[in-house]
Amino acid sequence: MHLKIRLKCRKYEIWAIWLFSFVSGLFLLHFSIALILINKEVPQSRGMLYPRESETREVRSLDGIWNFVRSDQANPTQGVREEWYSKDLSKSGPTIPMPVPASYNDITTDNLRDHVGTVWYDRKFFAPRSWAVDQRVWLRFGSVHYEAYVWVNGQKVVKHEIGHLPFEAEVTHLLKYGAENRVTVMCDNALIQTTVPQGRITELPNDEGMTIVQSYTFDFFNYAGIHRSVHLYTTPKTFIEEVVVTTNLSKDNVGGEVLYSVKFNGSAINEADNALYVRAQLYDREGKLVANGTSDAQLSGSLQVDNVNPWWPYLMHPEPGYLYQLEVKLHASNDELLDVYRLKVGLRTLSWSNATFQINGRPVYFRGFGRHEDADVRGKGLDNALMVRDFNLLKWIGANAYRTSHYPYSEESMQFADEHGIMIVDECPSVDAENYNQELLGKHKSSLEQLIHRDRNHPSVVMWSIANEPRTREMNADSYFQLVANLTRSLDKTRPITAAIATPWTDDKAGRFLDIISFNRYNAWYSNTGRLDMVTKKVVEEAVAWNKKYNKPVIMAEYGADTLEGLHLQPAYVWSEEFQTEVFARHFKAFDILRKKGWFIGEFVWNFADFKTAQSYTRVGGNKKGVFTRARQPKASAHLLRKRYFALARELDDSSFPEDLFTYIADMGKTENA
Ligand code: BDP
Repeated sequence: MHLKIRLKCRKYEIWAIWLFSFVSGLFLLHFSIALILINKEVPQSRGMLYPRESETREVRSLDGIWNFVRSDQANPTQGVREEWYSKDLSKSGPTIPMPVPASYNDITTDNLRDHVGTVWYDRKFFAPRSWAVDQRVWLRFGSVHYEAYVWVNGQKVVKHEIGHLPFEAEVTHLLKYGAENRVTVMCDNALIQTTVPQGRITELPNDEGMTIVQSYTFDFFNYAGIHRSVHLYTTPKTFIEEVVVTTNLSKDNVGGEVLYSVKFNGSAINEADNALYVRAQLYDREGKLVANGTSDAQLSGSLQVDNVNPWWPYLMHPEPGYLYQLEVKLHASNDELLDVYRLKVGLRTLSWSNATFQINGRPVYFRGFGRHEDADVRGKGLDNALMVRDFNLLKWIGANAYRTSHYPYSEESMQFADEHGIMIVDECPSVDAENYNQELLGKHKSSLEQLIHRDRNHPSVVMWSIANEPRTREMNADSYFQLVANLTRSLDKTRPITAAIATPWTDDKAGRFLDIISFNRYNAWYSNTGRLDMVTKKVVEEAVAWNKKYNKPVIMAEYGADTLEGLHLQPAYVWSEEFQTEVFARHFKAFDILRKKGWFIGEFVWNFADFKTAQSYTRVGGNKKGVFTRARQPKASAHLLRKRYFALARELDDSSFPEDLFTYIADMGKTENA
C-alpha cells in the first residue's frame, strides 16, 4: 500500500541524509538540479460541492468526540498490519477522547504535541433506515492534515494526501441502514521532501536510544488531525455533482450575467432518452426572483440580471458583499425533479494590467493581512467563534483583504468572506519550496487543482497565490514555476496569479510567470535589526526594482516585527509595542511614495494575530508579529493600522470614518461644535 512506499521513501530519505554526511553536499545538489521536470497531467477533482440540505438532500454532521490512539512512532504501520480498522479502536488498545474538528497536538498534557507519524480516530454513527431507499450517501472531510486513510465498517473508502483541502467518497454500499456503523481514520502528519509543504524526517539519538524528529523550514506549527468538519450527506441516485459559476457586468455595472455550467452524476432516468436539463433561478437578498432560465443540452446556461447589485469589497461601497442565491434544479427529460442545490453568487468582474487591478472597473488598493488559522488549544481546528471574531476585527480595523497564508482556509471562512466583502488572495499549501523534483511538482499542481476546484465560485477570491517564499533562485525554479503557473491559468483565466517572493529581485526566476508581483521583506527586523532609519528608502527601492524587472503591479505581501504585548520601551526597541508601531509607520511612508507611481497596489501586514511555531530560540511561545494577540486582542499597532486603513478607504473609496476612530485630545484650533 501507498503508506509503505511513503515510509520507504522516508527511510530512503534517512539513508540519503546519512550518505550526505559522507559525501560532499555539492554532490547531492548537482544530482537534484540535473533533473528535468516533465509536465504530467494532474488528477482531476470531482464533486465536492459544500454539503447543503435541500428538498432532495440531507446533511448529518459527524463532529463531536471521537476515540483516538497514537501509533508507536517507531512502528507507524502497526495499525495497518494489525488491521485496527476492522474493529473498534478500543479493542486494539486504550483510546483517549479527541474532539473533531481540532488539531490533536495541544489537547493532552503529554508529548502528543510533538508526535511524528500516524494516529487513529474512530467513532460510531447510525445511518437512518430511510436512507436505504433511492439515495446515495457520501462521507466528506473538510480537511485532515496531512494524509488520511479512511475505512467504513472495516472497508477502505478513501485516501487523501495534502492537508487543508476537502475530500469525499461514496459510502452507500458500505453502510448498514437502520443500524450502527463505524468510521475509522488514520492520519499521518509526516512531511518529507516530496510533500506539500516539504519537511524532513531524521533519526537522532536521544536518552533512550534513537528517535524520529520532524523538521521543517516554514514558520508555523505543523498542527495535525481532523481539522474541519466531517459530514455524511445524501443525494438522489442522479444528482448535481458540480456547479461552476462565472459572472459578467456591463460597463456601467447596471446589467449582470451569471453563466453556469452543471455536471451530473448517475444514470439518466430514462436510459433511452438521456436528455436531462437544468432550471436555474436567481434570487436577490430579499428572496425575490430576478432571473431564471433553462440550460442547454450540456447543462450550461446564462441568466441576465437587470439593475444588478454588484459584489463590492468592504468599504468600497455602502452595501459590500452583496450575494444572490442561485437555485439549480436538475430535471429528467420527463420533467421529473431529480435534485436541487443552492449556492450564493456574487456578480463582479476582475481585470488587471501591468499597473492596476480592478474590480467592477474600479482600481483596487489592498489593505490587508497575512493570517493563519491558529488558536490556543484547538490549533488549526475549525472554530466558528474564532472565525466570527476575526471577521469582526478585520472590519473594525478597516481591512479589505487577506491572504490565506500559507494554505487553503476553511470553506466556512470563504463563505464568510463572500458575505462580508473581504477579498481573498487564495494560497495553496506550498511554503519554502526547494529541491524541485518531479513528485513535488505533481503534488504542488494537484494542490492548486484541488484549491481552484473548491474555491472557483467564491466572489471573494480575487487572486491565486501559487507559493509562499519558494526558493526561486534555485536551478529549475523557472521551469518548475512556469509549469505551476501554466496549470493555474489553464484552470482559471478569470483571476490573476501571484506568489509571495522573498528571494532578492536580482536572483528571482519566477516573477515572469506571475500577473502580480508580491514580495515579503522584514526591514529593521531580519535585516538591519532595530534600524528604523533603514526602512522607508529600502522598501521604495525594492518595490521599484521589482516593477522595473517585470513591469507588473507590485504588492508588499509581508512586513512586520515581533512584538510582546505589554512590553513598552521608549525610544523604540525591538520586541516592544513602540517598535512595531514605528516599523509600521515607516512602511506607511514608503507605501505612500509608492502609491503615487501608479503600479503599487497593496500592503499586507504580517501578521493578523500571534501564532504558534515550532520551538526555536527566535520565538517566544510562537511568532509574535500579530497586530492582535493570539487571544485576538489589539496591540498598540492595531490602533495605528486602523487609522491608516480607514484613511486609505476614505481617500480611495470615499468611505466615511467610524465615529470612534480618533480619540478627542484637544480643540486643535476648531471649536468643538463647529
Ligand atoms: C516570512 C514567512 C512567514 C514567517 C515570517 C516571519 O513567509 O511565514 O512567519 O517570515 O518570520 O518569511 O515572521
